[in-house]
Amino acid sequence: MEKQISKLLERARKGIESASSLKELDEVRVRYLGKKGEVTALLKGLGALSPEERPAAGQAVNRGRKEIEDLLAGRKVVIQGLEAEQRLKSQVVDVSLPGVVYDRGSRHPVTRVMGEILDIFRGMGFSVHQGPEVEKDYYNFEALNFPKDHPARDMQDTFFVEEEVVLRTHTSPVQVRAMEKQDPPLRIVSPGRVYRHDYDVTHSPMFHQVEGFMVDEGVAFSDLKGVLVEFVHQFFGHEVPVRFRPSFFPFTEPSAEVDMGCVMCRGKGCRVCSGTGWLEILGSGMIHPEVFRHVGYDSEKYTGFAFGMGVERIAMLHYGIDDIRLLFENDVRFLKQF
Ligand code: 2NM
Repeated sequence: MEKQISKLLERARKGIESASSLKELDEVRVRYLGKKGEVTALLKGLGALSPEERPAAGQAVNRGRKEIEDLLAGRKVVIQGLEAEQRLKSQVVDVSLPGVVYDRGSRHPVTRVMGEILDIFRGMGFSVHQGPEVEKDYYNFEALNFPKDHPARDMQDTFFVEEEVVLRTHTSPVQVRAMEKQDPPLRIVSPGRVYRHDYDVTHSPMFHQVEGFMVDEGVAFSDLKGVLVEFVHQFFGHEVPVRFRPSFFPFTEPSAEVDMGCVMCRGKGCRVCSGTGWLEILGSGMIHPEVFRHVGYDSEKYTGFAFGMGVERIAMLHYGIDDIRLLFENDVRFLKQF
């Protein structure tokens, strides 16, 4: 029995010493101390011995078991140390490496300019309304006093979805819908995408507009002038000259184009302003009584002014961009500059 135990201990010592991972070490533990392990088998075998032999043999097996347990615990600490060292070696942090530079996104120039325009009108008491981009002919043209044979209704200029449904060519239909729902007084700006069959250096088939209007008793052309001059001054600077020039729109009478002194040459005359010293930036006018009739307003009681502008055009003038297509190519090297 003694001999058997010392041979077993010899093998166990070697097994424990050569185990190089916790997993291997546990396999050794199971082989000797597990339920079906060799030490366990020896303990079970004690019953076959005579009562005289049994105490000494039992003590010898238990000493053996104790020694294996101690060896296992000692080896476990060593292996854990080795494994921790391995882990640290594989996770070295090189503090001399350059940091990760995150590429920050930025707002699109059109979005930025749109936000600034809306902020200025919010500051003058206007609220922001939006509406559908696919619009009925009635809201896009009919209610805005476009005659049936008006050139803007032509397939050449308007994208048709169905016979009586178009991609809106301006955001005025949003304002018609607002007037249908609410009675005066009203002060609303409507930003959004609009669509026209047009494509060159200054025209894109999709572009953005901000239109606005104000309706109440006693609203006069002087209110239109005051609000729009204030807008141009807040956006482009208080020193910029502004002028109003007679124009025509089906939905306003009288109508006026708003010009500002050329931002490039400061009025001297250049390529951007075609030598005139002035840049056209807004359309405007007093809302036509026909528009009020369509929305059920009494044009004897109420008057109003309205205006509209192209956001891309304002952005191009503001940032000095000379080709509208640059705004839609989504070249990050271009967009990063704003
Ligand atoms: C413009 C120019 C002049 C305009 C008119 C209306 C409405 F719905 F009130 F009649 N909204 N926007 C208007 C007037 C738009 O854009 C160049």
